[in-house]
This record gives sequence, C-alpha cells and structure tokens, in this order.
Amino acid sequence: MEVIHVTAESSPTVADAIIRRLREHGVRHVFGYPGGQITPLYDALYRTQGIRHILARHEQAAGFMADGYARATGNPGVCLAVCGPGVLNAATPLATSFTDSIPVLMLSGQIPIKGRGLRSGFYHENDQLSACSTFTKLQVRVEEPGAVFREVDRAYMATMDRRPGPVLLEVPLDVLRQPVPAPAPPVPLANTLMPSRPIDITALAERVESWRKPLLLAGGGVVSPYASQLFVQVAERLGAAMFHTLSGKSAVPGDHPLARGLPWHQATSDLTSMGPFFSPLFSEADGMLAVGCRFTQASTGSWTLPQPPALAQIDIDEAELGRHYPVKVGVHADAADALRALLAKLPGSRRQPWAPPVTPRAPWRLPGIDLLGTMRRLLPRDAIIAADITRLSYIMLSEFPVYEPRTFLHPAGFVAMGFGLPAALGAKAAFPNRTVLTVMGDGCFQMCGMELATAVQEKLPVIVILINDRSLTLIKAIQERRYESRFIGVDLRNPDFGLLARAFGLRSWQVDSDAQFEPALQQAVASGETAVIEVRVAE
Ligand SMILES: Cc1ncc(C[n+]2csc(CCOP(=O)(O)OP(=O)(O)O)c2C)c(N)n1
Repeated sequence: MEVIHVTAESSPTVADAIIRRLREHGVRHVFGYPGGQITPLYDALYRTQGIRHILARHEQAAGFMADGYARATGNPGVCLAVCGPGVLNAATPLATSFTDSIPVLMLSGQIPIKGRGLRSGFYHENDQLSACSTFTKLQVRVEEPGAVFREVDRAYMATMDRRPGPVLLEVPLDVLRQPVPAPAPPVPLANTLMPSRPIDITALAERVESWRKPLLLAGGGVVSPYASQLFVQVAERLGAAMFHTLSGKSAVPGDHPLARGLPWHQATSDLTSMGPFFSPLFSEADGMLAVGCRFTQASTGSWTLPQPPALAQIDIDEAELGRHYPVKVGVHADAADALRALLAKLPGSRRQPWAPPVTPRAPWRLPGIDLLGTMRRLLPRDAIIAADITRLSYIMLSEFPVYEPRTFLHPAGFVAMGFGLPAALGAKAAFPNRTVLTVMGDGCFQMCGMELATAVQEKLPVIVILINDRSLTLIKAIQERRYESRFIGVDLRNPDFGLLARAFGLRSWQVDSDAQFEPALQQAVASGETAVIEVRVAE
C-alpha cells in the first residue's frame, strides 16, 4: 500500500540534513530496506553523493549487515528500516548489537505527528521507541526541524560513547519533509562526549606485579588493533598466559606463544559439567586481570570456571566490575587507555612465562574432512570470518587460530541464528579487497539464505561454508543429553542447496572429503565471486 504522495523538494529537507550529516560523520554505507515513511530518506540518499545504500532482503539482515560492518571496522554501522514492521524485523540484530556492545545506528521514520499514539488508523502505527527500549542504549525522536543536527549528532555519537551499542533514531514523515530552518553547525569532535580522564593505575600495577603466576583475559572490549597490541605487551611484560572470551576471540593473536585460547577447549550442549574441559591454568594461577569482558555463561561454563584467588578488572562499564566475582582492584576506564597507563607503570623488562607451553591436542575433524586445517592454510591471515550459531563456530572459537583484531565476527551474547551471511556482507562492504567467509549450519542458512540475492545484486562476494547435517545439531545434542534422545523439531528436510545456489546464478560445490574440500575452497577464494560450499556430513 502506498498512499503518500511525495513531491520533489528543492531546498534541503530534514531528510536531506540527516543523510548529509551522517556522511559528514564519516558514514559511507547504509544497509536498508525501504518503506512509505522513510521515502524522504531514500530520496535524500538518491541525491547525496558519497554514501552507498545496500539493499537487503529483510530488515533483520540489514541489521546484521550493519552489525557485521561495525564489528569488522570498529565504526558505527548504519541501517535504515521503516517504522513498525521494519524496525521490529530488526529487533533481533539490534538486541545482538546491544548484548555484544556493537555500535549501530538504526534510522527510521514514523507516522506523521498528528497520528501519534496507537489506534489512530495510520498504517505502520507503532511505539517502536518503547518496544526497542530494552535493547537499544538510546532512543531519539526528532520532532522539530531545528533540532535535527543536534539530535542526529547525539544519536550517532552515542553509538560509540563509553560502552558502544545500538541507538534508534526516528523522525515522523511530516518532519522528514520539512525544510531545515538554519545551516548546519560544525560536526562536534568525537572526544567531546568521552573526555579521557587521568586514570589512577598505581594500585592495579602493584597488584598485577605481585602475582607470580598471572593470567590475562581479553573480552570484546579489547577487540581493536590498538587495545589488542597493548594487551599483548602487558602479557609479555608479566609473562602472563593470555586467554580470551568468546567476544574477545580476535583480540589475542592465535599464534602468539603466550596465547592459550578460550578458558575451555570444548563446551557441552547446555554449558554444564564442563570441568574436564577447562584449562588447568585457571586453578594454578595466583591472579587474573580481566579486561573488557563480562564473564558470560558461555565463556565460564555457567560460572563454574575456577577463578584464581585474586581478580583485577578493567571495564568501560562500572556495573561490570565485580558483577560476577569479587574484584581486588577494579578500574573503570576504556580498555586501551587503562592498558596504556598500566604499561607505563610496569618494569620495562619481560618476565619469563610461568605457564608450560601448549600441549597439542588431536585437531577436531569431521569424518573424512579436515575443515579447520584446510581453511587456515588457504585463507589469508586477514580474512574475515562471520561465524553463525552452529556447532562448527564453537569449535572454531576454541580451535581455529585468528591473527588480527576484527577478523572473527560472532554474535556471542545474544546467540542469534541467521547472523553469518548478512554480517559477512556488511564486512565485505567495508573491505571489498579482503576475503570474507561465513560458516553456517543448515538451520542458520535457511534463516537468511535469501541474502545471497543481496550478495549478487550489490556485488559483495562472500564465501558460504554451509554445513549440511540435516539437523539442528546443537539443540539435538541437548535432547540427547537431557531427554533420552527424544528428538523433536530438530531434523531438517533440506532443499537441494546446489540448485538453490544456481537459482541465484552462483557457483556451488558439494563436498564430503579432503580431496573435494581443498580444491573447492581454493577455487572459491580465487574466483572472487560469491560461492556456496556445501559440506555434506555423513548420516
Ligand atoms: C534465532 C534463533 N532461534 C533459535 C535458536 C536456538 N538454537 C541454537 S543453535 C540451534 C541450531 C542451529 O542449527 P544449525 O544451523 O543447523 O547448526 P548445527 O546446530 O546443526 O551445527 C538453534 C535452533 C537461536 N540460537 N537463534
């Protein structure tokens, strides 16, 4: 239904002002899906140079694309969705960004001001600001044309302020069409929102230096090139063993001699009884410095991970300090700022590592096929991997080394299926010259597979590793473990994925052995085109 007549405007409107302002903030990509109340924003995009719109096939995918873009770049991802059904379709990615502290701006319209309130009869009527209030860090509504620059600045910059996260900005259709009364003021500098303040790190430095057997734990707050580098330097000075959480995966280079990976090397289906899988170093250490991490259920095996006798913590969110475990020293600061200050206080020499070298374990493999070894050999070091909610992703979190920050994208906190392909597309938009790959189960793929059309139309070639095991294995494993194998709702009758790929004009490979997987991945990487590699898991 389209009942709104949009006329061409000559002077800048609020919609023009919003798009131009975002461009001034550095936004170059907007992931979206159109609708009646946001047509002025689309028209503004049409008339504004230097900002690209990427059309998804569903607002959920647009949201995941913005999230994937933000995870891969560190800059806010921007998505655009119509008020009501569009924004609510994107509720899951917004909650994903909220849980993992990913900066995303969701830009939306709203029905005209006179229709405010429910049951007014306007189509798409909604109260999306309330609906999304528990999973967006800020909700902004612009009702006065004169407020547009201030409010767009506030919304955009809030995505990055202190703990990053998603912000919802809505503007009613009639306001979007109005002229802007005054010229744009200068764009405020990012650091005016979060002035860096002197951090007193003395107590922390004394504490960590007193430990003979220290551990360092990196969370998502350390996933940036600068923070990651500082984190590694602190570990080297202290001779500490470095662990990372699920969100902190790419913060620690997997081939560093002090890197010890996740706290566990294997997870159970319901994250209980994980004792045998925890690293023994947690029981042997005499202190741990945790940086930018939340101690989630998944990272700690439902909080049964043994804790060293002393914990120090650095976090941008004061509420995280001591939330799960008592802390001896808590530092409320940005991870990089605090690590830099800590480094300056530590002696310049490097201590000998106390933890024994890693003892290699037999690598995980599917019957007949070594996915991880082949992928690591064939993918460039800086390849970006978007790992959906599938068994292989959890194995990769534990066993697949990545080397650079922002190269492993995973919805660790909200655990939302359907993330992989769109997040990969978002990353590819940001880095057209890097290899981008997604790992998906057959369940995950069928939640967002239509985004293959986006990959083709928008020329965002990504590689899809699709594990076809005809089941929702992670849930089936719980039914096996807890419900005496009473399997219900977990077996999939799948389409022919090769034919499906062909319907999008894409090349695909069906593989079930090393001899097939290796050349398929080689060709897919070399082709520079979107490719689907279906890994057929034996019955
Ligand atoms: C949107 C959403 N719905 C349901 C779940 C619960 N869930 C977690 S894993 C999983 C199965 C995933 O299946 P698949 O993609 O085939 O991967 P596999 O488990 O087979 O490795 C389900 C249903 C979820 N995490 N997200």
